[in-house]
Amino acid sequence: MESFYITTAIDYVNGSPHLGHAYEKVLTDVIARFRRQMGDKVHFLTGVDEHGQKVQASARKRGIPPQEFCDEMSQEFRGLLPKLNISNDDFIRTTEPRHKQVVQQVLQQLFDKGEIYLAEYKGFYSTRQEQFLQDKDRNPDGTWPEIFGEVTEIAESNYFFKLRQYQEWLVGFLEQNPNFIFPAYRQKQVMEFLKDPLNDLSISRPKSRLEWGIPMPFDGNYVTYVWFDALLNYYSAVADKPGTWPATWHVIGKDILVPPHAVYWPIMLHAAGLALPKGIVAHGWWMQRGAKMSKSTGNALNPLDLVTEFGPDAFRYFLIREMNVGQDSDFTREQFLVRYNSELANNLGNLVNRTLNMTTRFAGGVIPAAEAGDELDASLRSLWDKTRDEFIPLCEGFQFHTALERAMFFLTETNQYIEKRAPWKLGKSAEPKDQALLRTSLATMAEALRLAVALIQHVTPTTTEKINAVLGYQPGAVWREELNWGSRLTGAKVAEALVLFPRPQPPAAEAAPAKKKS
Ligand code: ME8
Repeated sequence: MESFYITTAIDYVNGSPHLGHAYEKVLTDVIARFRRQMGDKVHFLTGVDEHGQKVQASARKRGIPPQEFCDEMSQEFRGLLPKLNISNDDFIRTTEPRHKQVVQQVLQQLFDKGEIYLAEYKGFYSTRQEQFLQDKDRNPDGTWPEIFGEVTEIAESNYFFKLRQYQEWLVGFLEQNPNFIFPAYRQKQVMEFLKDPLNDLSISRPKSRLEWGIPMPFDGNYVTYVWFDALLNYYSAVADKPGTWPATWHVIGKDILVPPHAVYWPIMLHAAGLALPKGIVAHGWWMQRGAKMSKSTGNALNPLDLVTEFGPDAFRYFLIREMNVGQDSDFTREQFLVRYNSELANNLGNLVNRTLNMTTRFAGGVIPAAEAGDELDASLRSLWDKTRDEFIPLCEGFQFHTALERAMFFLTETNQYIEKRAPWKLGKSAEPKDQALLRTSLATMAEALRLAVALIQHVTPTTTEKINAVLGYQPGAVWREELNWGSRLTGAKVAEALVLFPRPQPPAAEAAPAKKKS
């Protein structure tokens, strides 16, 4: 069994979770579930990033100690996971002893090897990004870009990690591993970044300025820089689980690829003598009205309300169907409703209703065996084989949006098959030929439905389960075998009805129109 270890970024707990956080969990979950179905031994980690200036500042604002603040906020992030049906195996908090211990061990080891040194630094510092800046970070007019927030000039002694000496090694590594970063064009951006010389990385913050961090093991006057601390979560969470490290994929957003994940992290691992992950998946941003959605975009619309309103599967389906992994997508309720109505309610929901209704009406609720069909049946079956054979490699290559499009096409064609076959007409005929065709069409629509929902079960696990239940079907253990067209449903007793994707309630304004002035 192949070991497959996948992680999400760990979220800052200085604000409530938003759509960007939810998407990353869902995308990673879809990959994790897919790999489990493919037979891998999956370990799926997610968690929260609790140290640093931002969290300390948010706790101060609330007037409570940072640990208390983190305990509360972490609950909110953890609570999101079951709501989204996330199948993580572990949840890490960077304030946990198991993490702190590993961070201190790695720091001590690097210090003993001479990879870390103390030096005076004078320069500009961005509190918002918690990083020292260089002249090349300035705007052409000399000002600092908005993303850095307030920039102050400081002079202080700090511990530095010898990043620069590994620059050549990293370039060579990326050249030898051209698929280290997905999508591939992002790897080119990293190579561009590495054309300029790297500076050594300041990995400490004096306690006088920042208390909320992991103490440096060799100097109690300093705490660890939050990125050095946070990146190590991927390793610390499995340090006591032999055979799990290295990670297969780190799933992150494009904003934290360069430099933290694509430069600091590989160099940290290499310097510490640890194996490198297979790669990094960098997804794009959810945008709203042209701006990146974040904690500060306000509460004009909280996309997580959609989970409450439409259930986790519709939400997961939308995120995965809508976004091409790596690119940005605009979030609107209108677009959500378009996909919900046309793809889930009218396409999938319709097939479920038709299958249950017609099996009940024409076959006493028991799925008949298929008999000899004609070219209509043959062409649906061959479309199925094609759909499945394309779907799996698409998922392996993170092209989930296209994979779902293919699955939807198969459902559309199945509904078309029903239109053309018109079982309601066959049901009126007493001809044995028509009766045989009727039985075949009932078996065919049920089997097509079973196959389609087996195919997309990593995206819509609850829906698949519900549909299997109303089809009176218990799937076998080997997913790949479940995808072969056959007669598994013959003789199954179906339920009479299942409401899966109810019509959305109209917005309050429409439901209760204002009275006209007389
Ligand atoms: O960066 N669309 O935490 P974070 C899509 N603690 N993804 C988004 C997004 C959006 N609008 N906004 C944020 C941190 N994300 C660090 C990570 S990992 C060792 C430390 C993604 O809470 C973002 O790209 O700011 C990142 O991958 C994740 O949410 C957490 O962001």
